[in-house]
Amino acid sequence: MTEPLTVIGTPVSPYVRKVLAVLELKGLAWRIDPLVPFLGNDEFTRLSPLRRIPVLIDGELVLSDSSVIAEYLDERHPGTALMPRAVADRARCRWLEEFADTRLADVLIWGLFGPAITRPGIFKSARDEAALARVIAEDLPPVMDLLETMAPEAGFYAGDLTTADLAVAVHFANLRWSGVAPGLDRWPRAAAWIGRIEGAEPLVRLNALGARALTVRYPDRPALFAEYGIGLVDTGVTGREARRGPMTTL
Ligand SMILES: N[C@@H](CCC(=O)N[C@@H](CS)C(=O)NCC(=O)O)C(=O)O
Repeated sequence: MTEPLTVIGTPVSPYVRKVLAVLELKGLAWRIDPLVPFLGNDEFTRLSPLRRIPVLIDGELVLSDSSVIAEYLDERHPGTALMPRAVADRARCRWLEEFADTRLADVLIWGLFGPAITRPGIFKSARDEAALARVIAEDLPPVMDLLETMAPEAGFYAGDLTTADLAVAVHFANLRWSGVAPGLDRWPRAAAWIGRIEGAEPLVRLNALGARALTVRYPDRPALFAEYGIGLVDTGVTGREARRGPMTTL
């Protein structure tokens, strides 16, 4: 019997939910070790040299980076394609995914969710309200203006749902969870597009799981994942103390 694929990383992370969405859309069996970022031990550093989640383990193969993992899964399991067929459309999608993983995440995750939720929760540091207000006033509008210009009038970015659509949408649940950002009324086209992606299964379920995982007490985690029919696995990567990775900007 083949082992199910293993994902390391809590579904609170947008990058983890992107990978889980791909696994679900592909109809693949998977289980999870919901490691909280910064809590990995030396074994985690061995598996994920930049100490980032998600990690995918497929037998002997260990992969980091949500885009690398998503592309691997798409090529390894071609059934439901998550990239368009036309070469130019594929390139456009890769650019969108790159933008979502980097600049969009710089603002929504490293600029807002991290300082509002992760940093106070994990490192017990005080929230810098002035810094959050500055990100909302100065950094958020340009990335949203750009998304507004890229948002399709209907459907998804390149026809059917792609990894690039998922890469954009996953960050917006974290934006809501940060509790600090305004609504997206100023960017109606982008908001409608994000709403369509978030309204597609499996993101409805995964975002609901992420929201619950954000507040669940550690002893209650097995019951939460059992409720969602998700198998838990201990890959031995959880450490006792939070430490920053080599490239952490939080
Ligand atoms: N480019 C990576 C980014 C992954 C990432 O930054 N994950 C965050 C959690 S949302 C993390 O692991 N942060 C820990 C750290 O920076 O040390 C990907 O697409 O997987």
